[in-house]
Order: sequence, then C-alpha cells, then structure tokens
Amino acid sequence: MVFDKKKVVYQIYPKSYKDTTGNGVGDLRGIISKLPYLEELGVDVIWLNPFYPSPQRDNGYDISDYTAVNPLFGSMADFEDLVQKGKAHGIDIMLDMVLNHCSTEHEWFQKALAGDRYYQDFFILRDQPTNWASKFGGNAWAPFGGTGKYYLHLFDVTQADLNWRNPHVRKELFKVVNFWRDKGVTCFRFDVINLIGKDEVLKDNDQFDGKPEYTDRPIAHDYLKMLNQATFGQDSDSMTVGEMSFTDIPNCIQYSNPNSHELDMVFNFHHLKVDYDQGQKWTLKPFDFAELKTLFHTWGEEMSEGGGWSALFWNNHDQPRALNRFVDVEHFRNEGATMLAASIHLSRGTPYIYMGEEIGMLDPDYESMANYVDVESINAYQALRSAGKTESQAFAIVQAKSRDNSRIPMQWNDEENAGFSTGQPWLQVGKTYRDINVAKEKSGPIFTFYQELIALRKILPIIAEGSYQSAYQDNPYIYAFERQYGKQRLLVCNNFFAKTVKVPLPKAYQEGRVLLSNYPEEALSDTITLKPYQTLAILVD
Ligand code: TEU
Repeated sequence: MVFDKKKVVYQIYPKSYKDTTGNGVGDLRGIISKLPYLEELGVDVIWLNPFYPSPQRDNGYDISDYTAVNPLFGSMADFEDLVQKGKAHGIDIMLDMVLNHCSTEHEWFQKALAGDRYYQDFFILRDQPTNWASKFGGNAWAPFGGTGKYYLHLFDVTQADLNWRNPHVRKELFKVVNFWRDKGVTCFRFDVINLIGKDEVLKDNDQFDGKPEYTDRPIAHDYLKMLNQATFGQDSDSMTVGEMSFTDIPNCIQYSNPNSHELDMVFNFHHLKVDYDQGQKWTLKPFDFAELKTLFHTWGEEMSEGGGWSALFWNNHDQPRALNRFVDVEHFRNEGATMLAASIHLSRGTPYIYMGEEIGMLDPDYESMANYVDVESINAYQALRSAGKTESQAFAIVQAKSRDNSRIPMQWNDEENAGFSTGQPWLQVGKTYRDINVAKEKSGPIFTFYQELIALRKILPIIAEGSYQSAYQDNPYIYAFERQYGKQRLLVCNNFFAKTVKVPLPKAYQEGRVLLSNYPEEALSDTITLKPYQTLAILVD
C-alpha cells in the first residue's frame, strides 16, 4: 500500500526537547508530556533521533545496543507508553535506524576485536587503509586492535561501518527493525542508507573520499529491497524515509518510486549547500538564490515526472537554522519563517518540521568555543586553525555552521532554562528564549501559519498529491511553482528577499482565489506585488 501523503512529520531531538528528571537531558516522558502540544499543531508522525544505548560520541548515532532504551532517556516501558499515548493523540512514532555503522562499543565489534572471526566479518577490515577522509575529519580507517588490520569508519572513529555484504549482518539488522515493529512502530528513518553498498575493491582516489565506491551503488538498491521485504514492507501502514548523503535524482527516483519496493521517500541535502563556498561546509558565503531555485525546480520536476517522492525540509539536527541562513531575521523573522514554511509545505513531497521551527527559533549565537560539544564542530575548529585561520575566523565559521545550532534546548517559556529543564542543560540554551518561546508564540503568526498549512494539506489533495512545475524561472527574487491535480491548479510564489517585487499574473489565476498568504489579503489583478518575504498561494478550482 502507498503511504498517506497527507501526513506531516515533526522531528524531535530527544536530548533537547523536554527534561522531566532534572538531569539536564530531555527524555521520553518529556516527549509524552508534549503530545497535546503536538496534536494541537496537527502533526501526524514524530521522528525521534536515536535514544538507544550509546557512548554518545556522536549523540546517539553511535549505537551500542539497537534494541534497548538508553536509561538517560527513560525505559522500554516509557517507550511503549509513548507509542500507546501517541496513538491516542493520532501521532505515530518514527524511529531512527542507524544501520550503516554501529559503535565500537557494540558487542559485535567487541567480539570481533577479541578475535571472533564470525564477528570480524561484520565489519569492513583491510590490510591497508585507503586515502579516504572520514566525514568528520581525519582518515576513514583506524587500526583494528593489534591485528595489523584497519577498519573503515566513514564517520567518527567510534562508528565502525557494517559489512552489508555479509548475509548474517543483514539478518541481524533486519531483526532490529522487526524488534521495533513488534512494539507497534511502523515508521522508520534510515540514516545514511545510500552508503551501505560498499564496493568489494576499495581504492585510493584523487578526491580523497572514496564516494563513488560506497555512495548510491546498485547493490544498495538490492539491500533496500531485501530490507523492505523482510521488515516494514509487511505492514500496510508503514512510512519510511531514507537519508541520502551526496546523492542524485535518478537514484532518488529509484529509492522512492513505489514500483521499486525500496522506501517511501528520500532526504537529499543539495539545497542546504547553496551557502557553501566551493562545496565546502566550513566556509562563510551568502546563499546563492539562483542555485537554490534551480535545485528546487530540477528536483521538483524530475521527481514528479519519475514518480519519486521527496522528504521536504529546511531544518534538522545537523543544520544551523534556515532562518539564520536565508532570512533577514532582525527585521522579518515572522515573514521569513512563514514564507520558508509555505515554500515546502505547498510543494510536492512530505514536509518535515524540526522542533522549534514552528515558533521561529534561531541559532544560539554562543560566544565561546567552550559552548560547543559536537564532535564534528570541535574537529572542524581544530582543522580550521591548523589550516591557518585565526581564532576569531575559525570561531565565526563554527558559530555559523555548527550542528549544535539546532540541537539547543527547545524554548518552552521565558523561565529558567527556557522551561526545558530544572537542571543544568547538557547544551546551553539559546540567547533568545525570553522573546521566542512556545508560551509566547502559540497564538502568534508563525505557529498559527504552520497549523493552517498542516490543516490545508488534509483537505486539499492538490497539496498532498498534485504534480510540480516550475514558474517564474527567470525572476531573480521569487521561487515559484505550480501544482496540478485534475482540473485544479495552484500557484505558489515565494519572495526570498527583503524587498517588494512585482510580477504579472497569468489570466487563469486572476480568476482564482488566494488560498494562503503571510500578509493581509489583497484582491487579485493582472499584477501581483510581493512584499518582503511574502508567500502567496492562489488556487484555481
Ligand atoms: O548524517 C549524515 C550526514 O551526511 C552528515 O554527515 C551530515 O552531512 C553532516 O552532519 C553535516 O555536517 C547522519 C545523521 O543525521 C548525523 O547526525 C550523524 O552524525 C551521521 O549520520 C552519522 O550517523
């Protein structure tokens, strides 16, 4: 069965959502306590970042036990309660499955290290390392104990890549997914799942990254079909999303077209690299709007034509806040936040909201490196310093780019620690929490706009299902698209700049009606005037 396209997903970083114990770390009971809030917003699914036992070197993406709950976040009984109570609020739980790698503290790795041949074949071991860089800096291979061999870790040195070529590994990983299915979970997010199909022969290459030897290889599609068949493919109400690192459109169509029996939808990150200088993350550059637009149009049209499906998002736990990247937040936070929301919620794909986005949360603007805890940020700062950047230059880059930007505690109210915890939060709260918090924003323009977008999607199939065509391609300020469903047409115009822009409105739309805007409504005529960061959606029935 094809999953329900009317659904909207809300992402929760459990460590930072709501702490009920006072230990400074968010927990499952905290999430349960916020279910009424999430129901009021209108979301259907909550995706939880990993809460399994883990040494927390990469905040839970280094899993040491796939089928248990880290006591830091609560117990298995709490999780079961969350599933039950979630259902009572009309909310399903989406679990994060990190099946490309596990922690070096996982018993599989420990047994392998102790000399067990069966478990050694669970990992990617070689006599000689290649020249590939790890995605978190340094070489991607580390000595495998005292054996003289090396193991592959595309991420942190404590995240060992699993050998999917070994059928025993696949069997174990499928068992993990089925363990959670048995708990009533039907929705899954698969971490960097396009990296699971490593080539048999791994070689040095000029880019020092080995990407072609492990990204989007045909065998990854085969493994996904097996995963689907052995696990969630058996549920009529499943919903799955694959996180695709450095991918392309043909592969994403294949991953997400229902005929392939792989996944329901895919995340890609191209649109969040338009402020990277020469493709490098640890740089500072204003965003390139023309590039952003071309990417959205190309992906939108080609995924639509090929029957693929995208997970649409501006924010997640790995990204600084989109508001800080794409909007003049000092003057137009409300307008910018609502425009960004409409630009994906009215587009073709499933929208994902990252906690705090619905109240327009911002980056924390920390003033010292001592505030940052993320392994990637700390490594990057050191690498920038070694490459000759001054302390303040390196800091400015980390401040703009760190993943900790989005991982700060959720801002519930203007009380101590933003109402997140009565203890010392594991990551310092953002500076803005006295002005920007749920208590204050719930009746404000951003939260209510999100409610409206989510509600519209439920009643208008053109939003959930319509096709995608680009519009006003040549206008340098506007990102616009048309949706089509039977005889209905929807035009969505988004002004990405702090200036007023006028464009002609085609005749057919002059007779339409304004479905939604983030400015007071005006009558339609032969020209539309878009105010700073205005979004305007016009429907023709
Ligand atoms: O992220 C995969 C990924 O591609 C990231 O490396 C991303 O590019 C980077 O964080 C941006 O700087 C996933 C998870 O979302 C991330 O939190 C994990 O650290 C990573 O996998 C390893 O599991």
